[in-house]
Amino acid sequence: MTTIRLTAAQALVRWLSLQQAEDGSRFIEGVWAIFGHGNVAGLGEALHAHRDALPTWRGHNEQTMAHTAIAYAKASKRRKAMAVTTSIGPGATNLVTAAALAHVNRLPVLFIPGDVFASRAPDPVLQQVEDFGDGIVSANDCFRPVVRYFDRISRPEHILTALPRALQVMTDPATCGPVCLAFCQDTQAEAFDYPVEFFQPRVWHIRRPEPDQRELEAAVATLKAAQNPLIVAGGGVIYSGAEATLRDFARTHNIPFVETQAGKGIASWEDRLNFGTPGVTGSDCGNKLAAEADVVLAVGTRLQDFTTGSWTIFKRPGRRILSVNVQPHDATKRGAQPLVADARVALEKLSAALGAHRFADPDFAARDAWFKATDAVMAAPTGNLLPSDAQVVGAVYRAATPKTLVMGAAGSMPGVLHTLWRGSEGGYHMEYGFSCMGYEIAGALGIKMALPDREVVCMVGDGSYMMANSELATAVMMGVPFTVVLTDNRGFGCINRLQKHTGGAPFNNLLDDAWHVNASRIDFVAHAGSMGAKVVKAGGIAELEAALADARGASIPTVIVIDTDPGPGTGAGGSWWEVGVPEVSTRKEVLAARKEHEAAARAQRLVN
Ligand SMILES: Cc1ncc(C[n+]2csc(CCOP(=O)(O)OP(=O)(O)O)c2C)c(N)n1
Ligand SMILES: [Mg+2]
Repeated sequence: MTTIRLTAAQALVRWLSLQQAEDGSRFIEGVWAIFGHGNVAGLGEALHAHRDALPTWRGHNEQTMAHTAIAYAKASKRRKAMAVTTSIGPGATNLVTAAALAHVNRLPVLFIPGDVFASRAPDPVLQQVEDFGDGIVSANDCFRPVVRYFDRISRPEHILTALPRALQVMTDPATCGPVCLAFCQDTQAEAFDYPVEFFQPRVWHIRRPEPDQRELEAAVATLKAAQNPLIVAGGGVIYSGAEATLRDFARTHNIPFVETQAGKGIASWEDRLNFGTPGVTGSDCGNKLAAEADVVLAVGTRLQDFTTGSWTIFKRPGRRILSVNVQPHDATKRGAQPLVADARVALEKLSAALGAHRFADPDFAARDAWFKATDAVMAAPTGNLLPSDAQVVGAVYRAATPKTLVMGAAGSMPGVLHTLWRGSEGGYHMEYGFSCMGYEIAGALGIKMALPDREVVCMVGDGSYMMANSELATAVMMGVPFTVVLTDNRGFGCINRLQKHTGGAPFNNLLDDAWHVNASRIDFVAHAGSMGAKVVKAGGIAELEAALADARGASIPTVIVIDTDPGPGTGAGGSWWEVGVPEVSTRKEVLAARKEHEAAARAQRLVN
């Protein structure tokens, strides 16, 4: 056997650089790194040596570097991913939130935090947490519940088994998610005679599981017996590459569809069978179909509470949920009838079995009425009133081109955009599995790296911007342009509205309602400018539209700051959403909200 003597870190980097996506490009496009104790000497040396084969980029915060990597994977439909390496201790635990985000959203990312010495010779080392009762626990054990594969590399030969397992998990459509390879600092630097054949280039194909025959026959029977089916299309459709298949399926059989947060953008808003969105941030026409559907054909969706209106929107007695999903956990949720398979394969087989069967026309008049109503909601305000979030979204829509891709994660924008955004195919990217504040700017960077031809518009509130913004400076350094629309309503607007809606007093959300000695005076224009971005303050909706057009073609990020009104919600659509309203309170508003809550909860269908 021919061998090559390398350190474990050198072998890991060399192996990663040779793994290919289906299109022949690197599967791991590059490595985000913040060096420190536990990775600079070992992995840092290896990354430098291989910098032409596998690029390394430096971010400003481990969590947001990981957000960039995750957004890149999502925008690449899980066909490609990135790695993130950190020091031990705080660098590693800074990644844990991002790991949870990737876990919830089923997105691949490779975490390589440094770990304590396998030898234990210098213990306790800087940043070692020390467990009194467990000798093998390190800070990296925090990753265990939020990654799909965890391993600790404490001998150089461990990577021979750990790396293929890591890539297997990241490229398996059913188990896809984050992987953590905690890499002991001394092991990184240890040499080993690796078999040369370990470093053969390898292409990682994404599997397309076929349905089980019995499940398929049962699914066909359910669909054939349906009167008013509705398709709920989720992110799994996109990860399967089944967007066109779903649109054709809907057209061939005349079945309307709605798109979840992860599924939005499967079809253009102009597709006649696209009835918008379901649930809490649903369109009126979509929720009307949901209420009437006798068969809900859920394709590639986790059926999370926003999608189902906390299980209240699928109202019809006796209705069934037929769940097409590559992951059995999702396919069998809430007593759904499962069809475990790849979305594209399943839709093709269902279509073949349905033949020329067409269902009755959905209520196209309700769809037309919805777009008419939301035109008004998105129109510019008259007079000097501060714009609402919906009016800001209207401006972005009017200034958009077919290349525009809007993105976001937390605050008011995910709801407003899900309900109102009218986009092109592939023009929407929302991190709404974890809805993590601080994903936005870092995410926009990752999307633009994956999709350089798209015009990426990042919608971020002042709260989210304040939580994490420093990768803006990274995007400036890397020359990756996108447009940030920063809506400044002076605080946590959506949570303030939720607080009031549940009977609470306005408290601790808007900056003026939070304990203070001095009124907050954040200057967002100066802040973003100080990181090197182009900055514009838009005095209103017309100026916003002009600034959006001006930003097009820039070579660095542009931040457009606009003052908005924290008061209004979306102004259209929606359904009930369950939140824990107190049973006992001294506030009569809370008791009234509790009563409403109990009445609404009676409509929940918790078992099928
Ligand atoms: C990391 C994180 N912390 C807390 C929350 C809960 N949360 C959701 S939205 C929000 C406020 C967002 O404020 P802002 O970004 O200004 O959006 P706005 O609703 O004001 O437009 C909070 C605190 C969260 N989603 N993520
Ligand atoms: Mg805000």
